[in-house]
Amino acid sequence: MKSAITICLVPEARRGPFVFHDGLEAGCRTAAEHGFDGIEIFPADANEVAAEVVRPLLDAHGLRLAAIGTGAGWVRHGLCLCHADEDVRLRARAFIASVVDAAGELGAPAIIGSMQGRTSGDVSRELALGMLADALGELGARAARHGQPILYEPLNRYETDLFNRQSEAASFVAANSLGPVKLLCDLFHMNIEEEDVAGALVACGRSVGHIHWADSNRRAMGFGHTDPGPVVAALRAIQYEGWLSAEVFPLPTASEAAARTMASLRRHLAA
Ligand code: LER
Ligand code: MN
Repeated sequence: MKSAITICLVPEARRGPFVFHDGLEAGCRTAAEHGFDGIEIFPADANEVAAEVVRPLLDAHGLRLAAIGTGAGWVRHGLCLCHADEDVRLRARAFIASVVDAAGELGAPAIIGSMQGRTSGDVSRELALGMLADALGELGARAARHGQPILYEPLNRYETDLFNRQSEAASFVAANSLGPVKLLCDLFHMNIEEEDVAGALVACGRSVGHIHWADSNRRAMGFGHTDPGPVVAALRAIQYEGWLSAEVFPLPTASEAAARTMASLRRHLAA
């Protein structure tokens, strides 16, 4: 398994669960200093993560790209995949598609988290899930052309009412034959929603495509009450070899969050 840490480039998400907020160059430098294998970027749009911008920084600091988030489409533009307005839905898909292409060029997948949206007065659950399946099918096929999966992230109940639990999302993906879609399992959301975090990971098996390595309170692992031992044992049991990426608040400071994350990974991956 490989270690990654988040870099947010969106000023509106300054208070969000991302460790570094001082630009790509500074984020890469600090990530490398702390010993991370890679970075995960939350950009304002695909232009910010063009290969000619990101590749030289990765190479200079000996890092790899773990994934790129698409949430700025929601945070900045109010776009989501099951919005009642078709024009908004199409713009949401176009936004994500551009990130899929930028990430794909860099050998990484894109993440669909808050861009999934939620049901509303005009959009029933049935309708919303149809829109989600259709979008994941199209965007997954696009990701597959780059040899990448697309990462679908179930969120906790305060952020979406589409899928809050991993196994329900895995069943939806299988029922709709969404082959290129893998699950992003965020341990913070799972701590809220799952009966048994490790058991849920085992149940999802090969569907697990990415991990957000966060403690129960969304601080760096070690600052809350999650026991990472059973989580790592579950990931080993399903032969997960992907990223453990710190999507956490920069508390008490970004540097301490990075150091605590790395300490937790070294301790539990070596065990
Ligand atoms: C995104 O990865 C996530 O976890 C959501 O809670 C959006 O912030
Ligand atoms: Mn997450």
